[in-house]
Amino acid sequence: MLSKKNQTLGEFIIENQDSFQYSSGELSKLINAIRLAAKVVNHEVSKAGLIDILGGVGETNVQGEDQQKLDLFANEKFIQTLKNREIVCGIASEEEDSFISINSNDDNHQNKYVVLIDPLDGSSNIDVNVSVGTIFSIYRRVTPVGTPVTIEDFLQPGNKQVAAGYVVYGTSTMLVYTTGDGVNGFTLNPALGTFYLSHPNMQFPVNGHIYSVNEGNYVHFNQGVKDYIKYCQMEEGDRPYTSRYIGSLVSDFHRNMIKGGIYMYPKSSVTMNGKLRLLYECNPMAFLAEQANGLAIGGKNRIMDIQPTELHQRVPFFCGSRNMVEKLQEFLKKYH
Ligand code: P6P
Repeated sequence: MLSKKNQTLGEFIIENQDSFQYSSGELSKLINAIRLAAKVVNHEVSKAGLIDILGGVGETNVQGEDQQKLDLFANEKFIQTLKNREIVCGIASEEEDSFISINSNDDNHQNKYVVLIDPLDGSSNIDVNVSVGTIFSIYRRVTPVGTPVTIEDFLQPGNKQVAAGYVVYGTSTMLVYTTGDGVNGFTLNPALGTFYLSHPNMQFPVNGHIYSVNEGNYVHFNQGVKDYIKYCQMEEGDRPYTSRYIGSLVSDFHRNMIKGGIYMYPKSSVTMNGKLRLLYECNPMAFLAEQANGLAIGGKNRIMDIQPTELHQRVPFFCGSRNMVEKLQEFLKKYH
């Protein structure tokens, strides 16, 4: 990837469009559509604390607009933006029971991409002013162009993704994405409404020292995960590691990618398949992780090799710096 300091996202997309093996300009338009929706959602999320003043959910706000839950608002904005640009032929979202086939006219059937999104991950954190995020995953359709999309277009393994990324609405708003040639981070200048390349070629530090897991579930984890957590806490060599858990996947992942670390959402006796969704949370984050010299596993297997069976299926998820994920695998293998 070509990158220059202070390049805008738009300039970056144009400069690197030819390096994308599927480039026909549609993917660039798709990333641009996500950029636009991210700015609209960011504006609304930044006002979240004012909801009571502006009007609570289900009421009308001072502008007389119906106040929506922010995750439904984000869902609507991303779907609307993608539909309007007539770039994709199908969308799946955490907020939608089934996938949406975009076939308002025959032209749309010519579009060859499907997008899967978690429009506002961690939205329960909004009430406590903790950062949240949007996660997206992009595939080429597998059914013939010109026909309506089917579930087969969405149930593809993560290793078929052509692009993936997230928006983190934090102390600053960032768009971080990959098209299979490294990971680049762009920070929004809210005064100008422009994303600037602030984190070129993002890479997980190989040796991480931060572990992120909800230790409140410790008693429900399997023995391999328990042993790994105790390993992180032991006073030996470069340990004990630091424990950091924001409760927002995008934020924990982003911090670990910059500082080094591992994020874990294991299965447990309470959540038999874990909590995170394979298609629009784990696969896109796994694509980013591997492109940033990290690893992402569901246990013994690579996340991106899992063949999906359901749109909203959950999987155990372990992702981050290579040394930490490989050490975890040693503990998991002891018990399998
Ligand atoms: P818990 C948010 O709901 C989310 O999907 C992720 O963003 C986050 O990492 C995880 O769930 C938090 O779950 O059970 O620890 O509160």
